[in-house]
This record gives sequence, C-alpha cells and structure tokens, in this order.
Amino acid sequence: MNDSRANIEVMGIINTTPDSFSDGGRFNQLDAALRQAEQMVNDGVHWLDVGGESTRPGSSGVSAQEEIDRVIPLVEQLQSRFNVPISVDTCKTVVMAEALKHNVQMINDINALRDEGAEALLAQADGVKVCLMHMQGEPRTMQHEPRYDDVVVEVKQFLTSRVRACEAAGIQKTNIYLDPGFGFGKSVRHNYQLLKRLQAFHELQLPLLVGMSRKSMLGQVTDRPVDERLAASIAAATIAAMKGAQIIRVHDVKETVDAMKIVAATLAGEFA
Ligand code: 7PJ
Repeated sequence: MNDSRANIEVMGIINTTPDSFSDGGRFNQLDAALRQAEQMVNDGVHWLDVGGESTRPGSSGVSAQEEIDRVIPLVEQLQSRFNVPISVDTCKTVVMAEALKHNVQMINDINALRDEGAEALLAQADGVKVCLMHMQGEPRTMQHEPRYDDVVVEVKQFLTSRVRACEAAGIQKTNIYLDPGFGFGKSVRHNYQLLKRLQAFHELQLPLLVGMSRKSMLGQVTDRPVDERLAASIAAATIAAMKGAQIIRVHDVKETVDAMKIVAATLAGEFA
C-alpha cells in the first residue's frame, strides 16, 4: 500500500471506572483493564485512552485522589507491557501533573484545560499532545436543553478561543488536537449538524479527534441499546474519517481499525 495514504489513528477507550455488575476491587479492575488493552494492542490500536472519572450525562465526578488511584497504576502497567502511546482523560490539573510525571503522550481534557493551572502545566510538558474538547455546561447538567444559534459556529468559536489561550500560556500549537465534543451538551440534532459539517473545523488548521462510539446520538437514530451500537459506531467513525478526522476514539478497536483502513485507502493523501 502506498505511503501517501491518509493517516487515521484509532484510540481505544480503557475503562477504569468500577462497573455496577462487579465489586471486584482494585486488582480485578486493573487486571480487566490490562486484558482489554492487550486485545486492543493486538487489534492494531494507535493510542490507549485511560480515564478515571465517568463523564456520562448526569454523573457528578470523583475526587482527584480517586482518579489518580484508578489511572496511575494502570498507566504504569500499560507502559511496562506495551509500546503504544497513552492518553489520560482528565479535567483536573493535579491528575494531569501525575500523568505527566509518568511521561504519558497526551492529555485528553473534555474541559479544554480550563482547570486552574492546567495551561501552565502543559506549557512545561515538552512534546506532550493535548486534546481540547468543547462542552456546553458540565456533565451533571449538560443534557438539560442544550441551546445554540448555530452549533458549528459556536463550537468553532469556543475552540478558537481555547487555542488562543493555550498558545498565550506557552503551549505549542503543533501539540494541540481539537474535538467538537459529541454528546457533551448537544441534542441529537446538534450532534448530527456537527458531524455533517465536521470539515468546517479544518479552518482552525489543527488535527481533529472525535468520539462517537456507542453514544446516545447513535442509539436515538437506530433505536438500539448501548451494547448493540457497533454498526452505527463504525458508520459514524467512517463519516468522521472521510471528513478528515485524524484520531477516532472508540470502544471497538478491531472493527474500527479495519474500517479506517478502507477510509485511508479511499482518501490516499487527500488530507496529508
Ligand atoms: C469523549 C472523551 C469525546 C474526547 C468521553 C464516552 C464519554 N474525550 N471522553 N472526546 N467522550 N476527547 O466515551 O461515552 O467525545 S467520555
């Protein structure tokens, strides 16, 4: 296959939040996450995204210490076993600081580095990537009647202003990824407007990271429960990649990697 093909990367979501069906304790959680990661690595994942806080609509968050206790031991284990870059999904500056001490390759922040001290911290982290995501409101309340005049324009304005603030704080623009934040303070209609017009974000001249895997925007159209949204997730990933998204954040790595190979073969060099 020729080398000029579009380079689309798949980010696998590693779940560390205790699920309601088991009370297995820390070791079992860590062990389950490692087995999940191993499968993803075998399936060709490009990034592993590790988060210790549930940001699902309605959730109210955990303490920084709890997040650190969930995330950092897993980061250490992943680094000792696999040679895949690690992203840490967190909004908290203290959690970011711990992650950076462990040399992770990306901070993925659904709050776009708006926590006190986060921009300054990342400005000191040479070569570490940062994903700035748009969210209207906060997870606990964000799905209560989200409102926009034009969702694409407003999300773009927000991301533009966050990029400016991050650059002013000393973060290299070349380290920034942008994410419109599917499902974060958006109605179904808003989500599909963002997906349909995703190419509008190329105006900001930064790579895009997107996450739609298994989200309710897929369930609401297909009328499928969360464990039956694989086909819809692949369709959404394919559309985003065809519109030039660089990193696709997913649960189902094997299937998405295959789909992205087809997109890359089709696009061959278009966004290179
Ligand atoms: C996203 C995320 C997303 C980025 C979550 C879930 C909710 N990080 N973290 N983008 N979603 N950058 O996966 O359903 O869309 S948590």
